Amino acid sequence: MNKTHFTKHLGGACLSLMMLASTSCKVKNETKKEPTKKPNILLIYTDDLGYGDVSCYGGKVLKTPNIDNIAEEGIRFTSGYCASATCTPARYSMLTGAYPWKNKKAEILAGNAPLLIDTTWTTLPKMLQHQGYHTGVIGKWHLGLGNGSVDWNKEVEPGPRAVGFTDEYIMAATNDRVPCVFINNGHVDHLDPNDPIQVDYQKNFEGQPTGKNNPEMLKLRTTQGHDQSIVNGISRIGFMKGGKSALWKDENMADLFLNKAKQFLTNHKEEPFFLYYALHEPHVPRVPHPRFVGKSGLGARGDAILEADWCVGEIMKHLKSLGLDENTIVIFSSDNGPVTDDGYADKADELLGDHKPLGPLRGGKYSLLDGGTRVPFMVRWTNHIKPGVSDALVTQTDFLASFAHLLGVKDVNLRDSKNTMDTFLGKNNKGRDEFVFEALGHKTGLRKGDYIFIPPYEGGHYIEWGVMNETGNGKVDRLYNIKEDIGQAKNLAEEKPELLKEMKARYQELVKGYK
Ligand code: NG6
Ligand code: CA
Repeated sequence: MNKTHFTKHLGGACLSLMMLASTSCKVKNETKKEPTKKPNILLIYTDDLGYGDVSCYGGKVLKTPNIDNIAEEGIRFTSGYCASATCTPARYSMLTGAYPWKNKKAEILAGNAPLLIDTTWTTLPKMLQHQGYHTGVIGKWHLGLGNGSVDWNKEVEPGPRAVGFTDEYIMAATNDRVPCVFINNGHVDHLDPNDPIQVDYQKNFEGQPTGKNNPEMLKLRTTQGHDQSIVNGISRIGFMKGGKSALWKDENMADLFLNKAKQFLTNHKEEPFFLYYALHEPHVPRVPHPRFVGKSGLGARGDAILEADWCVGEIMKHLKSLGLDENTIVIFSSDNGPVTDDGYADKADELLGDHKPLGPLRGGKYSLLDGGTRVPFMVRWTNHIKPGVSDALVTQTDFLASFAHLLGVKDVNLRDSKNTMDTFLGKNNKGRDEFVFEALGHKTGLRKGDYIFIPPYEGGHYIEWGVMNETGNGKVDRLYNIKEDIGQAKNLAEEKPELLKEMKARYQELVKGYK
């Protein structure tokens, strides 16, 4: 980027976004000032994408040029965190600003679980909506829908629209959970009223095949669980019946979400918008479109990542074609760390070769170790952010406070969210001081400065359903210097008793009443 151009844009007032007169900042001598414009926000969020899955984080085998581009044109954070090592709590925290371990219900939800977010709370989308933003969620939701007994044949609510989204086009939970349909502003898309949908997580519907009883019907075998209702030749978690015309085809899901996301940008190009584009890749079942099959050489997991990378490129192209590039903040991240075998026999481990989904980190999805919650994390804002790399501690929990600050919103309950907007915009390298991260089962640990403290936890060393991710459980206190020892190889607890005491005391203070 042209340096003078950049400096001009960084000039104090231009970034004090109370006065977002982007046009008048651009041409200093211009007399006619355009009305102030709030920046659009495009949040691109992947599912189970690891720190090492993105080539700009050092991966050499799998190339993700489009995701890398966002980093090249923005700031790549090397210590960016989601709040939890699983999806629901991480997304809950990102949208509410609350620590997920403060809410016992914030855990991997079934597809028929009730809405998790309190509808009286000011969430990130609700705060933005109050600021005149058109807010949309497209893709994976997994934060519950309804009040506990959803009738999928009627309006499905409360859901995203009750917590601040103006528009929704979502899958209820995950691509491995029923119901395998999309919900378009409260209504199952393409549902034939003569073929109603029924969903149950306890018992099957009479006469319906399952992965367990009818493995001959499967195009993808399972390794753990996922042996209930069969949709598109793949058995899922949970039972469903009916809704044939509404059932998804996994192969087309990426194109569908992408087209919906592009349409959203086109429709709302004149207003400030917030689009939460929640891709389903590379979560299981990994069934990319045939044009990506075999392209990575790493099997379905790698192919699914290439598909996601392509989608990122397409949405960015579209953003630019609409002339929205300069006034849109683009964020890219993931909801938790990576996993290879997560329940389907897609050879994710066998075909990994030299690719390292975790990069240099230890742990992975579900884990208390850093690879559970330290994820790809980048922020791009053309002509406002000086491209670079930052090792500041930043988290998705802080989007609420940071965007509230950017827009000058004061009267919001920020919960655990901290304003780190200046770090997101590259104006400083401070980030936040400390963060209590979470792993499966509401287990927690503390990152503070360059150190990580993990208390003892009972339970196995590896995730119980057989995948090779380390849980991070252990019998003793753990203390790591994450800057010098990114792979958490050396427990410094005995070597640094004073620091251990300090970290432990601070951790206990922060989680008091919740443990
Ligand atoms: C686990 C599933 C896993 C995945 C995960 C949720 C089994 C054996 N494993 O229970 O496949 O669906 O839940 O993933 O059923 S997440 O990214 O949405 O948190
Ligand atoms: Ca996930």
